[in-house]
Amino acid sequence: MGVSELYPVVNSTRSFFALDGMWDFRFDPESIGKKEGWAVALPSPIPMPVPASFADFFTDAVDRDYCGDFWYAKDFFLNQYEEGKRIILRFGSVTHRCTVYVNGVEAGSHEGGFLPVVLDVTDLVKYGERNHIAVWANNELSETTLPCGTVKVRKDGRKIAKPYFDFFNYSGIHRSVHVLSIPKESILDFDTRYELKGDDAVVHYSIRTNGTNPVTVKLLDREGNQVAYSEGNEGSLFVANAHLWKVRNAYLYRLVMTIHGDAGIIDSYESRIGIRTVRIEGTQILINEEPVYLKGYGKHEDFDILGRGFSWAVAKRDFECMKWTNANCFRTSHYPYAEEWYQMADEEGFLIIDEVPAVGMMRSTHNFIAAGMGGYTSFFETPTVPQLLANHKAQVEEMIIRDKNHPSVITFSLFNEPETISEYAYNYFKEVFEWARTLDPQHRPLTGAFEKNSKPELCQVYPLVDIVCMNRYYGWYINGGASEMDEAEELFRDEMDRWAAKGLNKPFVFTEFGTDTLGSEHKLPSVMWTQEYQNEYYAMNFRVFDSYPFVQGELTWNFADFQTSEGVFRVNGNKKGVFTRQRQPKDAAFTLKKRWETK
Ligand code: GCB
Repeated sequence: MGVSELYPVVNSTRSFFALDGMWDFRFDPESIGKKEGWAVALPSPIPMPVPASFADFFTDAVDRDYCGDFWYAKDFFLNQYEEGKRIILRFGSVTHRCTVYVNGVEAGSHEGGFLPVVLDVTDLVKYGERNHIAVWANNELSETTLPCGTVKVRKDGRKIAKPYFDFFNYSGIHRSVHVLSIPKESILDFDTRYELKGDDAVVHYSIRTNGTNPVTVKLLDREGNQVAYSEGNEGSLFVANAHLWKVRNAYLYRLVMTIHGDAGIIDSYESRIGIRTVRIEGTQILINEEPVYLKGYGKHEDFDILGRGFSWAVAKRDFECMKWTNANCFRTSHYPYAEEWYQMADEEGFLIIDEVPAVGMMRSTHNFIAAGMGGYTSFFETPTVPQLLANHKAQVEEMIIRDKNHPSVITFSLFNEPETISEYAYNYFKEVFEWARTLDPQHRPLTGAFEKNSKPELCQVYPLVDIVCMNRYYGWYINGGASEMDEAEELFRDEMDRWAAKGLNKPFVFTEFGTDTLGSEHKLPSVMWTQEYQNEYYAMNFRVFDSYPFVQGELTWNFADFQTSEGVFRVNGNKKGVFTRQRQPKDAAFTLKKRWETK
């Protein structure tokens, strides 16, 4: 990692400004922009808001569903007094890949649409003048990209994205863009690890700088009082009577790291940290040595008009809805979310299963349905797999570097519903898991979400995970309907009995279960798609979960209705939300609220 991934802060040594707002934009269906100098001047642009997906602003389908190259551009002014600093350009994400130009010169490229693009542009900027940023981006999917999919090229040459996954291929600059000015000698990265000793705690830290000047570290409590101090790039802070970061009862300390020079402070970086441990013991998930049962949701970054663009307002509403149902956890299905989600979870004491965008690793446009019905779709035997694996490992690394210091993150999920029954799959994931285990200083447990084909008798990959996350739809894709609910339950119990017989001695967490439900539909007796059916389905699932003590969590699918590609299985999107897309409760929300009050 050449350039620091640290989230922007302002203090006496660092500053930043956001470039959110209207940018220039245009599609480049023939991929001519690079040759024709669009990096210098974008011809005939239209205004486009950032952060946001471009799709849902348009009123015609060709633009909404655009697949291919597209460009963003914006000018910014850099003051004279920034000269001598390091200037960093930071995009929270650009989906799915980009090359960034500053004043017409290429500054760097990035693959993957859900993690930051951080570029040192010091040598490219002009001070006391306007500077021009141009971004070439592309949203095509393939079997070597994360997430996986393909592109259909129509006879007229127009491209259409064909995801192997069940969410709309929203694209654009989805998160804030920041221009940072930081000292030339600076703090590049840090990490912490915690040890509890009775009422006290030890914070082990390590700090990476790009210089040799000495570093000091202060730990401040919530009120700003110094509770511990240390010197050196590596060391330990002893915290007497530590306030632990607890589930839904967070306490955040401030870690202040400073580089000192002869003439005073060279650089300083402050981050909030939560003292807590995470560990698996047998079938239990222990936070601060106390067992926790995960209650909550698989989510998406998805909202009307914004698409996948980050909005503090939507995130705030989502946390309020989750808290109202007494949830304590969510999974960032199926990709790492904007960093602000993790900051809010740190504050609110929420637990996060942090997922890399490894979704669609089964060859079928509706793999999750094909697989749910027992169809086998191979994936890991193809010659392009080394390229996929390299991308997968790179994104695991970037995710762990970005998110490793959030107390809310208790586990990293390294896949969602891939093919897992071949030896090829085992060899592939063995490498991914071994790699991830070298990257996390807190050695958190690792996991991945398994679909129905990953049966106890066939799945090769479950030995690699510390928590077995299961996505199961008995009573929806399998034996759906009120008259077959009893059979669905029987089949579900049969599978659970077979897992139990394996005696894995690992926690199981249900990371998906749910029914498509229309807020408008009621029927007695129930039929699929009604509010009554969603409630009955949950009641059956809960009976099953409660019968197996190794089940240590339930995250319903999904928190809210969300946009998908169109098709016969989707009514303008996936309607498995417990809340509507506008974040109003369906009947099931009241059921969950009641259950989770005491669970
Ligand atoms: C799954 C997938 C998820 C889908 C869900 C569904 O198994 O992991 O992305 O949205 O099923 O609703 O079918």
